[in-house]
Amino acid sequence: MARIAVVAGDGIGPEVVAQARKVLDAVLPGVQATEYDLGAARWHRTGEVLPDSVLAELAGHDAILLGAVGDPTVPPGVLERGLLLKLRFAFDQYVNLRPSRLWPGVAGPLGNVKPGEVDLVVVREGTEGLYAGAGGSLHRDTPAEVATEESLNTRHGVERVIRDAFARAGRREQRKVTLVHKTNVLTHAGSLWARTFDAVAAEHPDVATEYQHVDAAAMFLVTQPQRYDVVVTDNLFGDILTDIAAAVTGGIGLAASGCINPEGAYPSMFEPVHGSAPDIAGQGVADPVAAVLSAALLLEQLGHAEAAARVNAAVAAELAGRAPGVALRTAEVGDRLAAHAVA
Ligand code: GGG
Repeated sequence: MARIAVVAGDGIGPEVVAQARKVLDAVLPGVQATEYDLGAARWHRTGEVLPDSVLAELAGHDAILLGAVGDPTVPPGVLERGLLLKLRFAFDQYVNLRPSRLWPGVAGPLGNVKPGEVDLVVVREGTEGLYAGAGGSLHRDTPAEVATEESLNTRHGVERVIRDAFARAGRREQRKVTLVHKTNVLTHAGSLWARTFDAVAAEHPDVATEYQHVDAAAMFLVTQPQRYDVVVTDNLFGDILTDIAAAVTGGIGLAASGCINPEGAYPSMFEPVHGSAPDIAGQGVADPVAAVLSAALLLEQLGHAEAAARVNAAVAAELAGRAPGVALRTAEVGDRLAAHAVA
């Protein structure tokens, strides 16, 4: 039976993860879930973020379900780098998979796309780029202060994520991969990404390809989101573009993700794209759909395709039945999704 580590985290994380667990328990009875107390509360209590002993325990699970990380009472970066990115890096989760689709009953903000027309997946590189932590500062808090953040791009890291994107495209109907970068300005990393992309593309003559600069992709994701199938891009561009993709497909409350180690050497981690939303935490009004869809990605990754399909069908029914303007209650949505998934 699947062994899942649950890191609910901060803000709305515990509220939405509780609903994802309801749905997981409903479709996969007997799933073993172990909760880990990580996040702002632990840091305040103990000064610890992610001790090595806990990291070693997490490594023994089949997957991790994560809620949200970040709290205004903790200095920026302590939790984001020390917990979220540490997990992604320690478990070599180099594929940050972020699907976006326009579900039936959900309106795009511009009225320019219909349900069914948008079904894209961003394959965001998850362990390198500007998130690698290379950089530093000098003369802090003086007029001469200097700060650098360097983008780390290795041939190994770039090639493996591009290969994953082509493999995913080969299993999809449209079979198209768009590389997004900024090769005309970021010429060092851009050249590595473009040459690697072309080399991998040559091995996949059945997959159509295109290249876009990130600024153009940001615009077209809003105006013509239906033109995308699989998008492969670096860590920072992927983080930003997937918030745009979420906005045009019903909002960040519906956006799921998987931080995947495709080889299975380490557990993959599944988390809603949204953060901890401290402004609404504890009110029971957060939309749990992103967390529930992340649980569906977890089920798929662990080979429970039928259970994942039931969760996706429950979400489709929930979203199709949502009346505009009616305030949702987090736990009620979770109850409905769990009931529908086993009906
Ligand atoms: N649900 C995950 C979460 O809390 N994300 C907040 C965050 O800082 N995300 C940055 C990233 O995904 O790279």
